[in-house]
Amino acid sequence: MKFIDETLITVRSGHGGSGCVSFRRERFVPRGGPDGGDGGKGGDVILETTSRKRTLYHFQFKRDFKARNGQNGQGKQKTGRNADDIIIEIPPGTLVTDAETGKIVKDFVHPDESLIVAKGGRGGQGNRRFKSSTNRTPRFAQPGEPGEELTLRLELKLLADVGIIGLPNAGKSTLTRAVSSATPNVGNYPFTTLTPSLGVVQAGWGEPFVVADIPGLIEGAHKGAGLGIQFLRHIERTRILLHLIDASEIDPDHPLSVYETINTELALYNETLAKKPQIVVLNKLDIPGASERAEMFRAAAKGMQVMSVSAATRDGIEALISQLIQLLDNHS
Ligand SMILES: Nc1nc2c(ncn2[C@@H]2O[C@H](COP(=O)(O)OP(=O)(O)OP(=O)(O)O)[C@@H](O)[C@H]2O)c(=O)[nH]1
Ligand SMILES: [Mg+2]
Repeated sequence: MKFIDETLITVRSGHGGSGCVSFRRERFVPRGGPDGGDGGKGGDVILETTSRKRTLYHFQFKRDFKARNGQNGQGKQKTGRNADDIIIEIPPGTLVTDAETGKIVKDFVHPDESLIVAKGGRGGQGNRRFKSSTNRTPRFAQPGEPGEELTLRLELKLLADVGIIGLPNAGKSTLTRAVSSATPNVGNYPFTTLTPSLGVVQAGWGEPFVVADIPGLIEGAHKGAGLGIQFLRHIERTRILLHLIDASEIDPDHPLSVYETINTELALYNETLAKKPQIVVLNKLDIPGASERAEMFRAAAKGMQVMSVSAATRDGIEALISQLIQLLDNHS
């Protein structure tokens, strides 16, 4: 179980380009003055939060970031080109510290915050800048300022994007295992899960996201029955809820009863939680008779978006993941 995502990255800003030593050479002008241009500025390294990123997963593939150096100045007063800045995207909620000193660089909270973490060196001045009445032919120029290099620690308190709710035994932990790297315990009895756990879902495409597996909810949960209610606050900040239902247990006389029980508990606990976008997922479709009951549910749940899976056999899991990615994109 992992609630904190953490990684080290190294950043290096570009050196400034050096100033140039050069003298004008023209026909008929015997001793032209100094005309060495200034060096260009080295590139900055900038951290920027974006709501497109939800985890630090992308740093598994790239951890070193080097901005280019500024171009050296040239003759004929030509200034070297400034190097481009590098922008590193991080998810909101990332705490950045200097790995060596432990000092906080910045606690990035919201999307679209940015900070230059390594400043590119200034370009050196060309020799024409050093011309004076006492030295009309300066044979020196300034070197560029060096860039900075440092190692940063990025820590992200994982916030779940998708909260999985449902009765005890619906298969929430099994589903969490099927979609993510997390390995919560699974058991054929209610209240197997005693504390929430988070799993990062890494599909082959799209931005990874985080699911929260919480203990099952039961009727009366808002008054403290069962365990789930203490943990509902863990999913108050998720963007969508995945409402998981054991299809083999759907009551043919009242196909929606379990679904309604859970939603009533949610609403009694907290109106905003009840208003979160929900995707209904019917589970255990591999059990004989479950698909007939699933059909009854669909018929009763007119217009509602309902998906069917078997967390145990992984049937329908890929389709579910792409649906979740789409929903998250719509509710970011
Ligand atoms: N046949 C079948 N069994 C499943 C499926 N998904 C889960 N189960 C079984 O259902 C039982 C409960 O699964 P869990 O994943 O522990 O259920 P849960 O919702 O996390 O339960 P709590 O933590 O107690 O709330 C276990 O015996 C699982 O093996 C499925 O798709 N098909
Ligand atoms: Mg569980």
